[in-house]
Formats: sequence, structure tokens, C-alpha cells
Amino acid sequence: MTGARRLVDALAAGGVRQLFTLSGNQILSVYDATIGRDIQLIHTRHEAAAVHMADAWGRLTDTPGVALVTAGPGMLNAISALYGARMADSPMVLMAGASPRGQRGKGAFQEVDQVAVARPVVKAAWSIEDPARAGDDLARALGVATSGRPGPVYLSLPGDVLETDAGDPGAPSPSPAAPPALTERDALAIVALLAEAKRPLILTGPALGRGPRWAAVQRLATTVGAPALPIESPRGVNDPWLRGATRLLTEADVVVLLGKPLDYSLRFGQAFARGARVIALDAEVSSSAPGITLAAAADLVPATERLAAVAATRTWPASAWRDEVERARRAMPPDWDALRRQDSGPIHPLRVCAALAPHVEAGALLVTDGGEFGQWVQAGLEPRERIINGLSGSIGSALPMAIGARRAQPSRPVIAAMGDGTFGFHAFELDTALRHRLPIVVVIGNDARWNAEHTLQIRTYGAERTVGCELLPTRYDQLAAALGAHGEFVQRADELEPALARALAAGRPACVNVLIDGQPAPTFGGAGTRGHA
Ligand SMILES: Cc1ncc(C[n+]2csc(CCOP(=O)(O)OP(=O)(O)O)c2C)c(N)n1
Ligand SMILES: [Mg+2]
Repeated sequence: MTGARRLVDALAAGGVRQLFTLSGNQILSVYDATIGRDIQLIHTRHEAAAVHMADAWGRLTDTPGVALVTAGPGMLNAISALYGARMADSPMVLMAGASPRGQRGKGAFQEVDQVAVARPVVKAAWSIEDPARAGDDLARALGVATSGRPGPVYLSLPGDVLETDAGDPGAPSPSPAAPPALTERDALAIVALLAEAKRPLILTGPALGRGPRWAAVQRLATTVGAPALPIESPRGVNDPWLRGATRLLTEADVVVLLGKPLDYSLRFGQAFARGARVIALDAEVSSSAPGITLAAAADLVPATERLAAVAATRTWPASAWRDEVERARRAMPPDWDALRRQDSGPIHPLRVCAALAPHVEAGALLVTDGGEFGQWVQAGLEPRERIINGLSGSIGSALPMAIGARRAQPSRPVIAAMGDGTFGFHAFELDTALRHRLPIVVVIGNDARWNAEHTLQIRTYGAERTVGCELLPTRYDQLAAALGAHGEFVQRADELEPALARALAAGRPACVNVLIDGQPAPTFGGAGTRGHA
């Protein structure tokens, strides 16, 4: 049995039902091995898109999405997207073909040290060196991707390893060591600090902000009377979705960081009041990090559950603080009402939000990206569930992520909202969506510029020194239609609702191209960071 066959066996055994992929010489043996198996090849138009799709799959299902790309340039195309998955704690595996072992260092076709290139942006990276162990390596990669704080794993697949007949694999490798359990001493010390707090606050990293992990966080938060907020926006504590809660973060006296490094997004601690005590709990933490009162390394979900259980043995005084923060987070500024309803003149981004609201409140999944329009969509909507570009601060992922999401949840409407600049990164994935019958709806806020950068230029250099950030009011709807998708062009606010309804009912991928009035992103006056995406 070849390494490629062992790999595909292990994918099937691991429950992987599709590979988000872009073909190349070095991986055709894996394609061949999928014939007759329950593993579909979702063939994309760019390797980064394949990784974004696997990333969305990982975030939504909490099981690893798997991408497969070719060697050298193919693999290098995927790197930026891998960083996005890393910063979003997304469980996924990227596999890439690689030059044969015997030609290493000799200038093989498309030879580059792919493991070294991937290493800074993944949880783990290695090359499968023994065809007999290809399945075992893959199983280990799936395990590492989901364990502890989830994240992407990279595997190189040397061509000869894939094509060589493999013997007996021998004993399987031990599964990855789980992070340690929270010690009783740490649990008691953390709960004691929380009990002293008047305004405790829990902030989570992206993984703890999703699915079953978030439920564990909520149990702790409810018990101790602390508001809990996920920090997942590149704008950090200035995440427009936090709305008025941003202003209240500086009032917290004890802050618990769950799987959330004290990084740029928290202004390295400056986002909190001087004297606030910061507790950091993560799969790996350094106890000597500046600004941290107490650090504990522990497996996050069991540790959070243990904290909730220890806390439940005490009585916690009633406090209005938690509700106050949650109310401030939900409340939209009163002067937005008129903008949401305005049917005359240029279309404000909030008017687009008003048209999207019934759909995302009814359960459509919202995928949003960066840029100013992306911030408006995040600020102006309260969807049941959403995926955003994330702490990587990268733009361009929303369209392919919507495709990965639709594949994960085939009967759920998926709406991807993004700026016109952002749309250009992966517009051709509409073709992928069409071929694979994944009818996503793309809504473009078209202001004919890279408005986030245009706005920064005005703010930093002055209104007379804007340069280089113009685009055209392009008919992206016609581009979509040329690819076979459904296209809608919206120039007046009252056209929005019917256009969206037609797009959602089209039964094929759709693009709603909305000419909007480019506006600077909303701010809520916190002391946070201002990211650039
Ligand atoms: C991969 C990547 N390239 C560049 C940027 C910098 N960047 C952030 S927002 C933005 C402009 C986005 O323009 P558009 O999608 O049209 O949204 P708008 O701000 O106009 O609403 C740019 C260039 C980035 N964050 N990520
Ligand atoms: Mg724009």
C-alpha cells in the first residue's frame, strides 16, 4: 500500500469527508487514492482560498478542516491564510506535496524548505518521512490541531513518500500530550481573586469564544457575576461589535484572560486600569509575563469548568455590573435608527445592515471581513452566529470562508459581507461555489475605494494628502453573472430588500453589489487599540 493510500485511509478514519484543494503534480497520487472513497475534492482557484475554507470548517464544526495543495509556489500561496487560521485558533490541517527525499538540497523542482516556512504560523509542522507511517502522521496532525488551544498543523508530503509502497507501519505514535490539569492551588487562588473583585471581567481568545467552549465560559461568568467577552477582532478592544462595552473595560478590577494572550489587541495590558489584577490561563503561559498577577498553564475547557465548580461552592453577592456591560455591548447608538431607515440619498452601511438584519437574526450565518464596511456590518448586526476575519487582521477571507461554512452547514443560508477591495482577493471562488453547488450570498459594500486606508490617510496625514487608495465602481454583479452566479446591482436603498430576497432564493451563488456611501468605521471611544483591518 502506498503512502498516499495510507494517508487517505487515515483521512477517512478521521472522519474527513472533503479536501479543500488545488491540484499539482506532487499531490495527484492523493487525488487518485480518493477514488471510490467518501472523500470529495473541493477544487478551488487559489491555495489561500482552500485554507480559508478549511479554516471556516474548523471554526464551525470544531473538527479539523483539511486542505491539500501542491509544492513550492502552491504551498507558499497558502501561508497568509494559515496565519489567519492560527490567529483564530482554528483546528485545521494543511498538507502540501514536496520534492522527493532523495533530491533534497539538490535543487529539486519547486524545492523549498516548506516545514521551515510554515513553522511560525502553525501549532506544529513536520514532513512525513516514512510511507508506512503516513496514516499515523495524519492522525497525529488531526489530534494536535484540536488539542489544547486549537490551531493549524502543517504536513509536507514528499512525492516519493506518497508513491512508494509501504510496509507495516508498526505501533501508532502516542497521541499528543494534553496540557496539564489546573492545580487545586491555582483554582483556589483564582477564585479568591475573583471573590475580592467588584467588577470582574472575563476575556477569551477566539477558541474559547466559540461553541461548546463558550458554554463553559458562560457557566463560570454566570457563577461569579462577571461579563465575558470574546476578543477576536483585529481592532482588539475597539472591536465595533463590543460597542459601548469598550468604554467599560477600563473599570474592571480583576481581569481573567482565558486562552487570550496579553498582546496588541489588549494594548499589552494598557487597555485595563492601572492596578487592575490580570489572571492568565492558557494551554501554555509564562508565569513571569509583565502585567500578569497570576498565570496558570492548563487545559482550558476542563480548567474553566473546574473554576466554575470551585466558585459555585461560595456565595457571590448580587451585582449590576455584568448586566451593565452586556447592555452596553448590545445597545446601538440612538442616532443609528434614522441611518438604518434612510431610503433617500447615498446608501449608508447601516442601511445595508437593516436589510441584512432579518436574515441573520433568523439564523443565516454571517461571514464578515475587515475594512470600514466590515466594521459597520459587525457593529450594526447582532447575528445568532458569525465568523469574522479575526486577529490576523487580514482581508480577503470572507468569500472562501463562506464556501467552507456552507459545506459544513449545507442547509443554512450563508451571507458573506465585505468591501469592494476585499471582494477582489478571492472573487473567483464564486466559480468554486458554483461547481460544488454551494449557494452562498456575497454582499459587497462598494465605495470604489480601499476606504480603511483612505480614512487612515485622512486621519494621519490630512484630507489633502489622500493618495493611491481609489478603486472603480465596478459592476461586480456582472462579473459574478459572467461566472454563472446570480448578480444584483443596488444603487438605491429601497432596492436592497428585494435584491437580497432574490439572491437568497436564487438557488445558486449570488453577488449583491451595493453602491454605498463609504464611511469611516464607527468608534465607541474606548482606550483600546486601533488595528488596521
Ligand atoms: C491581506 C491584507 N492586505 C491588506 C490589508 C490592509 N487593509 C485593511 S482594510 C483595507 C481596505 C479594504 O477595502 P475594502 O474591502 O474596499 O473595504 P472598505 O474599507 O473600503 O470598506 C486594506 C487594504 C490587510 N488588512 N490585509
Ligand atoms: Mg471599499
